[in-house]
Amino acid sequence: MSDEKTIFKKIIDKEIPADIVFEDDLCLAFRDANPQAPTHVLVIPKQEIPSVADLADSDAALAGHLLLVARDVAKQLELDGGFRLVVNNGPEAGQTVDHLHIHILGGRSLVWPPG
Ligand code: IU
Repeated sequence: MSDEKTIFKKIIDKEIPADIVFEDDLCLAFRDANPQAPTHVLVIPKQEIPSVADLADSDAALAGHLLLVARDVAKQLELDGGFRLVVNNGPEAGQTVDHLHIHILGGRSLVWPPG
């Protein structure tokens, strides 16, 4: 991994601002700066894990925690009509920030399959 901090690490370290909707010891959830839906939030671990492919078996509890936080944030933001969780992994999937993140998208009808 590069020594350069990712943009998400800078958000975790509060070096750049973000619209944070949830935070605990393990993770942070903040509104995406370029939202693709009326509600678009990213849930990220505070631990620097670049992608799903880099998760270790020992990260199982953390990975589960991120999913449960996504569930709670969707409830907190009243996405009662439905929401989508997306995790892009690698360049072909459109991952642009090398820090694991779960997208929460909601507030509009979402088509399937995604592009
Ligand atoms: P992706 O799955 O790696 O493509 O998602 C990265 C997301 O990070 C994307 O939706 C961006 O809009 C978002 N983002 C952000 O919220 N703030 C930033 O400063 C940057 C990217 I750079």
